[in-house]
Amino acid sequence: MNYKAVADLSPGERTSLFDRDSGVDEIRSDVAEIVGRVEEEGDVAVREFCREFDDVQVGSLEITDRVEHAYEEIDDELRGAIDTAVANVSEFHEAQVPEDWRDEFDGRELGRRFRPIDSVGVYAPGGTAAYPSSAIMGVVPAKVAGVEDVAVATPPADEINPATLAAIHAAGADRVYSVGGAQAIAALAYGTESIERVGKVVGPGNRWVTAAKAEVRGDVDIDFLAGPSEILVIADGTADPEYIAADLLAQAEHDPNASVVAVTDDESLAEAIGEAVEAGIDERARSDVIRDALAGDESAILHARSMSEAILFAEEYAAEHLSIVAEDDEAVLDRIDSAGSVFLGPYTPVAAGDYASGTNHVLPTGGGAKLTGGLSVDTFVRSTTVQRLDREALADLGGTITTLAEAEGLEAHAESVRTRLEE
Ligand code: HSO
Ligand code: ZN
Repeated sequence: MNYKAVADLSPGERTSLFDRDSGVDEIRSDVAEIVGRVEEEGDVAVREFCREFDDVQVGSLEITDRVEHAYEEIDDELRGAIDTAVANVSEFHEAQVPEDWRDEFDGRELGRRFRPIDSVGVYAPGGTAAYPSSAIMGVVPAKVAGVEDVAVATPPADEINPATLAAIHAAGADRVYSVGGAQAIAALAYGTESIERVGKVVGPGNRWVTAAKAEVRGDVDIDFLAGPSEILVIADGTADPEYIAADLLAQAEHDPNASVVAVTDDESLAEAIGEAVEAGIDERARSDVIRDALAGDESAILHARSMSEAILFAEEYAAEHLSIVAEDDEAVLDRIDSAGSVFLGPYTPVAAGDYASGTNHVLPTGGGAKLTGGLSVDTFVRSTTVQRLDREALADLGGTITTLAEAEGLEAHAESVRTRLEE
C-alpha cells in the first residue's frame, strides 16, 4: 500500500484520492447504443443482450413466480439471516417515514404532505457480485415509504443465485425480472412488452449499469451514480490496527478499483495497520481483488500531523463509509459534515451496515456525500406544500404580493389579490 504523510501528497496523489471516478465516461457511447436499442425494440433487444452479455437464452423475462420458492428452499440459517436483515432494515427505515404537518405562521396556515412515488425499479447486482443484501437495501425502503409497485431486475444466469431471489422475496418486491446490465436499466426506464416502465430507478451496479442510469436520467428519475466501494478510516493511537486492517481488507474485496484509505495522527499505528493489511491479504479468499485494490493510487495509509489535519482530510474526502476509531470519536464526528455512512468505535465494522444493522448500504461514492445521502425513505417520497389564508391573513400580505407582482410586471397576479380584498 502507499504510505504517505498527508502534508506531502503531490497534486497528482491528491487528485487520485479526491477525484474518485466512477469510470463510466469511456463506455457512455456503447451504453447509449444499448439503451437506444432497448427503447426502440423492446423485448427483442433485451433478449439479444442477455444472450450477448450474459450468455443466457432467457425464457420468460418475468420471474416473479420464482422468488417465493427460492425463499422456501434455501437453508434455514440463510433464511434466518435474510429475515433478520430485512427486519432491521425495515425498522430503521420506518423511523424515517415523514409525517404530514400543518402549522400557523402569523395567520397563514402552511404545511407539507408526503406521498410515495407510484413505481420504482431496483437493480440487484448478479454474477460474481451477486448481492442479496443490495436487493434488501433497495426494496425495503421503497416498500416502507409506501411505494405500491416495486420491480426488481437481476441478471439472468443458468441458475440465478437463490439467496438473491430469496432476499428479493423477503424484502417484498412486487415484480421481478431476469435482466441485467445497461439493458435492465433501459427496460425499467422505457418499458418493453414484458417489463412495465417505472418512475424511478435505483440501486448499485457495475459500470454498465451506472452508465445506463446516467443515460436514462431525465426520462426517469434515478437515485445517484455510485462507483466502486470506498472506505476511509480515521483513527488515533487508541485504535486496534487489526480491526482497522480487517475493515480495509473487507471493502477492498469488492472491486479492484475500490478505494481504501486510513488516516491517523499516530505514525506507529499507520505502520501497524500497513503490516496487518499485508499479513491479511493472502489469508483472504478474494486476495487477487484485494491486492489490486490496495495497489491502486486510490488506496493509501496516511499519516497526519494532528487529528485536526486528519479530520480536514476526511471532510474533503467525503467517504462512502467513514469509520472513526478514536478516544473521543463523537468529537471527531462533530467536525465531519460529509460522509455517506459513519461507523463509530471499535465494535462497529462497516460490514455491520453492509448487511444487517439496519442502515442502508447504497451510498454516494466519489465525494457525492458532499451533496447527497444514501438511499432512504426520502428517496421514495415526494412532498407537496399546502396552504390556506383567511381574509385577514391575505390582507396582511396583500401589499407585499402586489408590490412584488408589479415589480415583475405581472399585473394580473396583483389583481388576483386586490379583487379579493375590494369589498
Ligand atoms: N459495501 C458495499 C455493500 C455491500 N457489502 C454489499 C457487502 N455486500 C457498499 O459499498
Ligand atoms: Zn461491503
